[in-house]
Amino acid sequence: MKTAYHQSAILHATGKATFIDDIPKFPQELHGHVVYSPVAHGILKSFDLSQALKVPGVITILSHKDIPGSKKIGAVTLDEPVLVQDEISYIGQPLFLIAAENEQAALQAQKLIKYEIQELEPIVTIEQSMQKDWKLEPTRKIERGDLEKGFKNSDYIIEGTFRNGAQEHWYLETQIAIALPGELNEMKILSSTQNPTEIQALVAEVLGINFHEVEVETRRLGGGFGGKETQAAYTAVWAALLAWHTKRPVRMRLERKDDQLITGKRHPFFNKYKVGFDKNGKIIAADIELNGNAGAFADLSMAILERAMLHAENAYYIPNIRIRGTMWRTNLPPNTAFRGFGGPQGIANIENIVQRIAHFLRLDPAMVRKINFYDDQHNITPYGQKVENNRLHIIFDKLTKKANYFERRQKVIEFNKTHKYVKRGIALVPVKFGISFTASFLNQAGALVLIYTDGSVQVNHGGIEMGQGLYTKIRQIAAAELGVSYDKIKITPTTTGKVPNTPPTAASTGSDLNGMAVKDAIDKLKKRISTALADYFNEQDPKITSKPEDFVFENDLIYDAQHPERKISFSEAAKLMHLLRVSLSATGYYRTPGVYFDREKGQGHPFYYFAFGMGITELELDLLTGKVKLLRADILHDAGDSLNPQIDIGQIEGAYIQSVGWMLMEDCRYTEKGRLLNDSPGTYKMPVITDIPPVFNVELLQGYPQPGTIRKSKAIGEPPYIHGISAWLAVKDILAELDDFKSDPDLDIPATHDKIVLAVNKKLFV
Ligand code: MTE
Ligand code: QUE
Ligand code: MOS
Repeated sequence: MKTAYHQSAILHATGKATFIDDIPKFPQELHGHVVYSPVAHGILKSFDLSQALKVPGVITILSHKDIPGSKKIGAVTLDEPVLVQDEISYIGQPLFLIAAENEQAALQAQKLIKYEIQELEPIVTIEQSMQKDWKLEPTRKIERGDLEKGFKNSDYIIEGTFRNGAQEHWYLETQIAIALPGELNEMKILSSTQNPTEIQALVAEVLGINFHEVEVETRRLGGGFGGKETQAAYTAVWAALLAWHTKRPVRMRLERKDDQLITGKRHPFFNKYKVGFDKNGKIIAADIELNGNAGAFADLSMAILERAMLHAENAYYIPNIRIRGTMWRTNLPPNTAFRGFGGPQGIANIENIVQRIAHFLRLDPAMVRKINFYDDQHNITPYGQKVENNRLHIIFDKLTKKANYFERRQKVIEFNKTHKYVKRGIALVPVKFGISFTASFLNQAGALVLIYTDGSVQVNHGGIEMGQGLYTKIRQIAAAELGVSYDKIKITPTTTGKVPNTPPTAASTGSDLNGMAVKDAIDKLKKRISTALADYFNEQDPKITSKPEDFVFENDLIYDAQHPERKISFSEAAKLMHLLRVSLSATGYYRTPGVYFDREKGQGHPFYYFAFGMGITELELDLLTGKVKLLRADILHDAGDSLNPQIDIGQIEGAYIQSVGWMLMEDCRYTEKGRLLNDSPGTYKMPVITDIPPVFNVELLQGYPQPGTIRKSKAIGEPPYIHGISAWLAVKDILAELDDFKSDPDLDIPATHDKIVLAVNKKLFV
């Protein structure tokens, strides 16, 4: 298949790509504004909007009393009040909505809204929630083998706890929606969402109208990363409510500070573990307890916990294992999907454990990893799915050789012997990431393909372009399947009006699902066209018989492979089909075969396949300041037969550095009162261009097509996020070495400069 530049690359670079806020003001358009709670826990006792409503330019102010339909929204269960009625559950929870002619009027009105809140003690941390036994849902479990026997048969046992922090999505485009009221009940929403179907449903439910009266359209997102999977619904539902009451278009955009404060983040986890292993570092038993901070409402927390549990063993075969997982409620904004969807949390935990085992035994951590990898004999996961097409060993061999890992590790050891204050570390991390939504019903997709009589083609599918290159890949797929040039294909903005009942673009399944659905539609069209063409040619010259199945679509031509003189250009064929009255539009549909998961039993086949990869990071650490400098990263990643190698390498690079941010820099700090302290880029430290390692070798594994997927490709969006864990592991390596591996360094995620300095201090002076 021909590859292509990201179709919006030039538009992005020149600022010409249209994001929602680039759409010029609609006639009569109003400015939407949310007034949110300044306290994390309390009761809204009373409020008075009368003074605020008098501000010139203010058209309406809405409270919970003004919701015509459902007063609650939510992704899985409707548990979140659209606007606070009595109990307040987090800072940022919406209280009132203002529609005004302009922003100044809205801000002035906000100041004049009078309300009384009775403050209550908030629960902020997982530990506080545990003390109150404030579980979101009962603890879940996945287990296999016999733990007790496993520990008895182990040479050594170690125990510990491990934490990771939150992560802010920091998509460049903040949450935004425009609501456009139409005739009667019609409501059109332009939304920066990963899930237009969910927005459609929630808007309809909140307004008390039918789904068919709501259309949601999304051309592109200025980044989503999971943060617009469920939480794009807020601005959309608010804009819709204001538009409903004013009968005017309403634009609702969050300011950066509000976006950072109001919206949920990657879930912090607090994990406990006990692991038994033999003298070679082979793991015999592991008892793992994962605890996530869900925030105030369910959002996708249970699905995220499930994915964390299904990745709690990462690439390692552990014969006796118990994984228990609980999501704990707190008075923080509901935490939500973020690239990896719990997978990174589960994997970071086991990678910390394996690193500890290696340090304890004074072995090369990469080798301890290797001997625990799934292999041909040991290939069943704790949840009963067989690991097929395992690429771990081949990737390990290729990458360690290419990156010269073993020699460089020796050099690092030598370097550290001769340097007192500046140390180096190198670490490797494997990736085994399950592809499919673990909620099996979500693994389906639709498409609509229209051929016009000039031979140009419109393709609509349910997937969302958020920068990851989905539209480009779908366009390539459509061009290849129809055998026409790339320029003939136009991907139209995604809308619920063309493809209904779509899943979110998430779980890295965008191209797998929508690519297959588009192919299905194209297969139908090709069959129709071939049949009509065979009849047409056979009628013209009955001496030769063309069979529909012999027609080939390639190079903008359609021809009979048995009688190549019977050929017609694609555009002529389109015209001919119209004259012959053959329908030139078709819907397509796909559902992933064979996926299921029994939550009660903790067993099943939740993933269609696994994506594999391995990453190595070498870095330098200044012990006196805690400053980390990445020196080199080497990544070998399995994308099957890549649909677009440039885009896939870009995805790997981006995921790696985004993950390094979570590992080493990004630190969401909350007060005891549940307020996020660092709600701006000035106080929330993220990776920037100078943090990219100067030597950054990213390669795709060549020659391993994936059976049963669209053009033998593999999903790429989330799996490479795992590579960044190698940076954290390299820091941990350095710290462990400081006292010759006598104690486990006190290091959690994120390993920010301050935490590193404290850990160094503990190692050297306590
Ligand atoms: N890449 C860019 N540039 N922007 C994004 O928002 N989101 C990531 C990943 N890569 C994201 C991205 C996440 S969280 C997912 S699930 C996938 O893209 C979704 O797209 P896909 O299924 O088409 O890979
Ligand atoms: C990965 C994901 C998602 C997931 C499971 C994964 C995801 C998502 C859901 C989900 C689960 C239950 C629901 C629902 C959504 O599950 O993004 O509406 O009822 O939304 O393994 O990325
Ligand atoms: Mo991605 S976290 O599944 O949107």
